[in-house]
Order: sequence, then structure tokens, then C-alpha cells
Amino acid sequence: MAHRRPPYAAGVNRTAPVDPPAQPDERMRRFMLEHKFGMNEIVTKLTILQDEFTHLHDYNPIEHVSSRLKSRESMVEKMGLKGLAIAEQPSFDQIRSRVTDIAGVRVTCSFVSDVYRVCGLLTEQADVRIVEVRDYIDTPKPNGYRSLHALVEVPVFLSGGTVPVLVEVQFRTVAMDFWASLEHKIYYKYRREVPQELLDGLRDAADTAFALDSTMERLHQEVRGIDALAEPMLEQLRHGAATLPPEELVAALHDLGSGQAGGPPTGSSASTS
Ligand code: 0O2
Repeated sequence: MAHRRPPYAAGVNRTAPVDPPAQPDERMRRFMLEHKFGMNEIVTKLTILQDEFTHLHDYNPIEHVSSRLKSRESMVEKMGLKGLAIAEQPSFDQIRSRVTDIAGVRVTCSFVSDVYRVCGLLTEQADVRIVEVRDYIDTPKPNGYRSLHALVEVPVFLSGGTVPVLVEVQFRTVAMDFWASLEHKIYYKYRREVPQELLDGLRDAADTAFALDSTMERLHQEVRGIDALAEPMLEQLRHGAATLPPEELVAALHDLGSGQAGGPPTGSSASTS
């Protein structure tokens, strides 16, 4: 995925504040609110795509969209992991640059190709700037975790000016989501000291889930391929192909076999940028 220049300056682009300087608590509230607004913008964009696909197309690649704002406790924990001690009173810019998933959106899709397609549809929008893409589908984590993570920046338009906000968007299939939520529960149940046999089981389950994703994807492409054939040809196939010119039949079957019929999504693999 190519980097594009944002339609706004990379830094905070506010007009001079009219109000007196904010107190730390109020600044924290503002900081969290800005992330909430950015998160809501991304959710709205995805909901629009979901509604468009539902009402104007015959297929909706988005199963589910959810979002969460990181809790203060979780943020402090992650700051610690990233070497930012709260006692040292790090600046908001320092927090923003180290903890990049304060605003998180999760998109669940049916198929792996949909994951890449929806990620593309979101990140190609003019006011969405890609900061980083981590493809844990192409390169799963050692524990078996698979998802496509896109860190994006969106402009939030406030009364005092425009604020660029980072949002982490996780795209995954239903099977990947099922695995990740179980792994998350196990991880917390064992307070991160998960027995080796459970870790091995999770690793196997991740591979099984991915094998299921691959089979479902293939079947889905085959069905879409058949649907995409022209109606007269479908009619001939339904009623026996004897009257079909051999070269046309061969070409149609060839397209089906190579996955070209109906133009299935190419699933351009996102790379880390
Ligand atoms: P929560 O509860 O979602 O807030 P980094 O040091 O930058 O490489 P970072 O910042 O954790 O590591 O980034 P990464 O790896 O992209 O992970 C960000 C989020 O992805 C996590 O947020 C999880 O939501 C999810 N995630 C990543 N790895 C795993 C995994 O192995 N299992 C599960 N179940 N989820 C994972 P948080 O803050 O960890 O959690």
C-alpha cells in the first residue's frame, strides 16, 4: 500500500486557543475524547461501506465492526511496556507515539480476501492516511495470531481546529477472531503463564482455523465464479453442455479453475510500510 500525503499538516493544526490553559485532568479528557472521535469516524466509514454493500450490492464482505477506547489502566500498563513511566509524567506526544492503539477498531470479515479488500477500501479514502500496516496473516505471530493491522491517521474537526488522530484498525476473519478471543481469555486466565501444552494446542488450533479459512475461501470463489458466468452459458450448463461450443466451455472452465471468473478480489497483500 502506497503512502499518500495527508490533506493536512502532520502536526496539530489548531488555531490559537481562546480558553485559558487546560489543567492536566482536562487535557487527559480532551486527549481521550480526540481518540474517541477518531475511532467514531473510522466506525462510520466502515458502517457506510457495510450499508452500501448490504443495500446496493449482492454481497457484503463485512460481518461485524466493533470498537474500543483503551482504558486508563491498560494504557498505563502499555506505557510501562514501552518504557514510559507514568511517574516521569510523559507528554501527550510521547504517549501518542508509543501507545498507538488507544483508539481501536476491529473489522470481522467472512473470507481472507475480504480482509484485504475492506482494508483497501478504508485506507484508500482521501482523508485516511496509512501510518503502518502489519500483516500478521502473511506472517503470523509465533503463537499463531493472525490479523491484518492498519495504523491510520484521520483528521478530527474540532471547534478549535483539526487534530490528526491515530486509530488502529484490526481486520480478521471470523475464524481468526474466534481464535484470538479464546487465546486472549486463556492468556488472562493463566495470568500470562500459560502451560506449554495449552500453547501448543493454541498453535495447532490457529493452523486449523487458517486451513478452514483457506477451504472456505476456495469454495466461496468457486461459487462466485459460477455465479459470474453469463446467464445464457449458465442455462446451457444447467441443461447439458452438448450445445455449447467446445472452445467456449473450455475457456469458461479454465477461468473457473484459475479463479478469474467473476473477477474475484485480487486481495492485494498489504505490506508493512
Ligand atoms: P487490547 O486488549 O486489544 O488492548 P508492538 O510492541 O508495537 O509490536 P503492540 O503495540 O502490542 O506491540 O502491537 P500489536 O502486536 O500490533 O498488537 C496490538 C493489538 O493486537 C493488541 O492490543 C491485541 O488487541 C492484538 N494482538 C496482538 N497480538 C495478539 C495475540 O497474540 N493475541 C491476541 N488475542 N491479540 C493480539 P493489546 O493492547 O495487547 O490488547
